[in-house]
Amino acid sequence: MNKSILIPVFNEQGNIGSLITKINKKIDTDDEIIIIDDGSTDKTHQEAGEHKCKVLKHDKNLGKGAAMRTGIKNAKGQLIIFMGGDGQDDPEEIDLLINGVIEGYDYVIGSRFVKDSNLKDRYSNKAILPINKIGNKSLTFLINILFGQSITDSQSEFKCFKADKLKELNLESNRYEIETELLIKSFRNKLKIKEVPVHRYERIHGKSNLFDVPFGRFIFGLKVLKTIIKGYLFWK
Ligand SMILES: Nc1nc2c(ncn2[C@@H]2O[C@H](COP(=O)(O)OP(=O)(O)OP(=O)(O)O)[C@@H](O)[C@H]2O)c(=O)[nH]1
Ligand SMILES: [Mg+2]
Repeated sequence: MNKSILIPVFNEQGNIGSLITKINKKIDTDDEIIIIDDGSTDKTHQEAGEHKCKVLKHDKNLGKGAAMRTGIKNAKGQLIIFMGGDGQDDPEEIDLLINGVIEGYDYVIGSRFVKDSNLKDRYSNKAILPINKIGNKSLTFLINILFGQSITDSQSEFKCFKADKLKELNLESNRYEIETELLIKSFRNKLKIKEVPVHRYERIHGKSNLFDVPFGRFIFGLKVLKTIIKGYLFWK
């Protein structure tokens, strides 16, 4: 199965080039890496363009969800893999996600929290801030209760889909709440979902976009709550 690796980015100068180099070592010639540069104001676009990949561009910042949707429209692979452009996900673990699809799953989530023997070593407090962890666990708990599921990481951005299943979901989110929309619509469409344990590393350059906006994390939480309620009431 050929793959499209989609990486939505906003101001990832210093991170994106080395990430593309690492991914290219892992993939085959008929696979593609698509970088969706979402109106970056630094040299992200030039840096990505110096490496083997396709670079798409939004002229202004539309949000991570909008960038993921642009990527999906342009992806040619039978598998679609999403990962962060900040170097926090490990390209070496792409195969773990793909193995889940080979086993027969439609949607494989790289979970930072699913238990395995070395759970404590998979991330540090700097890689996942305690405030993010508490927020994620609370939202994940609510999602599990409402939709009768047992997911451990509802906000993971590192994941793999069968492309045809993903393209049926009719996504609409523009920002980070897209991860929640993906999950809820996958439940509604009865996709076969599996979580596999992954590591999470610290960002090396730049800072999380959630820090840049005043009350960024709070607004993010509210948007996810709105998505959960909408999904519960209207997405059947
Ligand atoms: N296209 C696009 N990508 C974005 C936007 N904001 C963030 N991203 C990308 O999404 C990925 C993760 O962004 P971060 O802001 O680090 O968020 P996070 O890793 O989920 O959360 P932290 O744990 O706080 O770092 C990176 O590749 C970012 O460049 C945006 O507005 N548009
Ligand atoms: Mg990050």
